[in-house]
Amino acid sequence: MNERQLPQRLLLTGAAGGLGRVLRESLKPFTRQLRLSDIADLAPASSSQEEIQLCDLADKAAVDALVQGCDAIVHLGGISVERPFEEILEANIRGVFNLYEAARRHGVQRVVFASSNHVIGFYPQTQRLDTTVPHRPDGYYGLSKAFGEDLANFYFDRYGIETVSIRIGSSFTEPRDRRMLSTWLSYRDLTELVRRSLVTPKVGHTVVYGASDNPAGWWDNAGARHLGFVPQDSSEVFRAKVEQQPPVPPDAPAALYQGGNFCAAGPFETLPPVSAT
Ligand code: NAI
Ligand code: 15L
Repeated sequence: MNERQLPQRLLLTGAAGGLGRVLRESLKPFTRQLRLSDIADLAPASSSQEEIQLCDLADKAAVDALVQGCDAIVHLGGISVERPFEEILEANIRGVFNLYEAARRHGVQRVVFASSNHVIGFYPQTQRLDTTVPHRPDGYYGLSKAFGEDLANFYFDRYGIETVSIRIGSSFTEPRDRRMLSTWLSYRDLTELVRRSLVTPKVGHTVVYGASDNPAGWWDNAGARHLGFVPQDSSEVFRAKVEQQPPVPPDAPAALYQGGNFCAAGPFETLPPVSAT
């Protein structure tokens, strides 16, 4: 399969996070320089291949400086769980806008966006989804990822910046509960999906589900076949262990919806209580 040139300087945002720490190591063979960024402290550069640049994604000038000199971006940074809208607005919505504006200004041609299954979280677990179904976000977090996907689409149509939006399922060392038997993405498969997203010659704006080869999976990636991503791992090897957990009641969000418990988060009160009068 044809591959475009590897990035000369790859920016990894969210590098202090769970997946950031994984990709910090596993993406090293696929770039000359790796610029690592987060709002939180990062371990010092381990070699001259690494550059550390702390940055709040909500700070437009800082993000502009962060992106300068990079030719591709893997964007993991932001809030990764359901939180009050005001927090999501800054880190995820303003953050992804700042990132694409900086990409436009500095001529970055390729972005890999860590989207989430929570973009489609309110679909029932009984429905198989392809990559074209309308969004059905399950909270402010899912809405921010839907915004990120639409922003990626706009920056391709308007400015030709290509993005792969990976709707990551559940990427941990192993599935943590029954739902994750359907949504799990191994770190090895995550790395290969990110690599394919960087080197596939033409992606426009491609949406792909980030899941391993789970027989219990809900997602159809036929629309992203051009990425050539073939998952190697499967959640089935963990099934017996996961099924030792107490069963989930059939009417619980974790058993009904693809987004699981995220569908029951909130509301978040950020104003004083409404008075009784
Ligand atoms: P994480 O929460 O461990 O890492 C996110 C990182 O972003 C953190 O290190 C945090 O300090 C940083 N961050 C937060 N606000 C920031 C800001 N204003 N400026 C700069 N950095 C900021 O999350 P994880 O699990 O590593 O996920 C990485 C990405 O993948 C996230 O965007 C998440 O939404 C997405 N994702 C992850 C899934 C998973 O299963 N791990 C599933 C679906 C999506
Ligand atoms: C996500 O989007 C979260 O970032 C991650 O922490 C998991 O909760 C995952 O989805 C999931 O749905 O399991």
